[in-house]
Amino acid sequence: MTYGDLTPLRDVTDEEVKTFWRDGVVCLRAIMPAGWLAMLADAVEHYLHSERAFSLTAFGEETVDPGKPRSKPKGHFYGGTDHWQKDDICRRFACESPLPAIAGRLLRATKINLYEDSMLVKEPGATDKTAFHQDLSYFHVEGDQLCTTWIPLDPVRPETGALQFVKGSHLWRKLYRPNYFVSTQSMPDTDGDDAPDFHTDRRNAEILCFDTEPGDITVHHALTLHGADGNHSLSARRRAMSVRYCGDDARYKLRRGAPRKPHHERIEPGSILDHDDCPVVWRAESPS
Ligand SMILES: O=C(O)CCC(=O)C(=O)O
Repeated sequence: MTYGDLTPLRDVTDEEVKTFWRDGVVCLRAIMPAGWLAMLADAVEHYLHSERAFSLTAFGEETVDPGKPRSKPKGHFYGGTDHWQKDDICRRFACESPLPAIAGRLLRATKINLYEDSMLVKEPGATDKTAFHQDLSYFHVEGDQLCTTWIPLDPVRPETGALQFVKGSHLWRKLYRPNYFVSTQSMPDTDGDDAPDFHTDRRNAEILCFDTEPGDITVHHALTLHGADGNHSLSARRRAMSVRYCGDDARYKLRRGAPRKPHHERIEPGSILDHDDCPVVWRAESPS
């Protein structure tokens, strides 16, 4: 299968690097080549038609908030992690696409490790909100050079589930408890305060939200609080993939109560991430 042009469309600018560190998020316009988006679209359909497809909508209703009155969503929010370990296209997307170099440039890193990927599909009528959270609450890692790239495959607007970011919240240097993503309920036995719910109270915060087209991506810092509305369209899909990366200063740190992957049982807290399950996917070219 050939997917068309895979070459990077452009570099990240100095202004975009500054914006990332100032606001905790940056929207990079027209940066992902169509070939990589076509590959990702195939991987998404493959996942959605597989036995692995996991409905966060059903999970929320049945497991997290059973019995809580909810308006019945007409579509499902599908989500899963670590597709790169099971699907060759997802592995190529996370490891060989322009994303690792984009993360390296934004994080001002000399090397980049892949932390994980997440498929995040809000089908038409999937009215589940994504609860406000910080990615670092789920990462068994500490450091500052940590980011999530979010790659949409459809035009995305606030009413179809565009991400909403609390501007500058990465600078608060405060880590909240992880929640169940489709519920504001914090996970048990986790440390810190509950994440504030900016869906119900904006608290005078400045919320950044970007209308995006395929080819645009957003990249946010792992401490940036963010969430999203549901997809209220009954015809437009909101297919997206997040790929999460770490730079030089990242070290393993086990966080009590946060979901663990099998390799987390074997890691040494304080050690660098270079590991088959967290591979180095990019290194800066050394000056010749
Ligand atoms: O796609 C969504 O609704 C949420 C994405 C997100 O929170 C993330 O990838 O960190």
